[in-house]
Amino acid sequence: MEGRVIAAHGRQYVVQLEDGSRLPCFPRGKKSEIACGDRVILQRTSEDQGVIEAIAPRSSLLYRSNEIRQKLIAANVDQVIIVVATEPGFSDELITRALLAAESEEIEPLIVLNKCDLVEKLPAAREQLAMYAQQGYRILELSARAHAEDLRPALSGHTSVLVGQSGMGKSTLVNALIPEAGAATREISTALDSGKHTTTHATLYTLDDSSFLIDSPGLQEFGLGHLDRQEIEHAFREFRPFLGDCRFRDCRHDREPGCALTAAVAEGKIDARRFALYHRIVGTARSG
Ligand SMILES: Nc1nc2c(ncn2[C@@H]2O[C@H](COP(=O)(O)OP(=O)(O)O)[C@@H](O)[C@H]2O)c(=O)[nH]1
Ligand SMILES: [Mg+2]
Ligand SMILES: [Zn+2]
Repeated sequence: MEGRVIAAHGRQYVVQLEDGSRLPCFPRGKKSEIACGDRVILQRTSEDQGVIEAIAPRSSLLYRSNEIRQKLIAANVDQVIIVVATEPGFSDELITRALLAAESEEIEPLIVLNKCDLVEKLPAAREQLAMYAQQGYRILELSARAHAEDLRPALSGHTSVLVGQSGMGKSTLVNALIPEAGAATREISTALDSGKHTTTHATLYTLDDSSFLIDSPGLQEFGLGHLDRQEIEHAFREFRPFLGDCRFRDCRHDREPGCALTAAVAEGKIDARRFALYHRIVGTARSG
């Protein structure tokens, strides 16, 4: 049998079968590297349980990682929607890391600024996001509470995953766009026995035949241990014209003479805040 993983929680998964029914499944073997959105081959082992035998080749895999392990976020997505809000405050480093993860998998990013109904907080949030707009990243302003529909056109024809810190309004968006989401979440939580009806696991929802949306648990950090320095450099879009122009081929763009990136920052061609984030992310931030 074939199916699609619509929820992932630890080593437990819910797979949607071709007839639309859902089956809780475990992976075959100890290691489970299956993500929400994966297309899988499975076998029914009982009326209400299956085992996942194999994963079909993926078009993309969004994940984060620390030194020890990978944390899969979603498979086969072609759009990452980074949700931030006018309040609570959001982290530039987290946005940047999510953008880098998307760039490295060639997944199109979209930044959503939610809670725009909180108008007194709007100017500061816009100012914080200006840096990303300047790099050409798409930014969509909306209010999940009042006008969640504003997001729908951007979802059409895509498999998208919502990522972001908790409290930004991801679940509010999902519940407004997908009326049956609440019931589905309860059903899946019961199947996964996660005990909570909040988003403790990633969940895939079907919008129409060609549009899917994955809600993911809130992120506190977004480790990029799987990317090396060159990959990170390259994922900062605006660095690309200058890469390879430093005097030293192994330039760390720190204090080396003849550094093309440092020169570009001095000339205002690269935003100093983006450059500082780069150093933070590659772990070469100056301490003083
Ligand atoms: N004012 C306002 N509050 C919102 C909006 N969207 C979500 N919230 C509130 O923000 C809080 C966190 O929302 P939630 O969807 O749980 O965030 P998540 O952790 O990203 O899934 C909840 O109290 C929501 O009611 C919005 O557009 N405007
Ligand atoms: Mg949530
Ligand atoms: Zn350099």
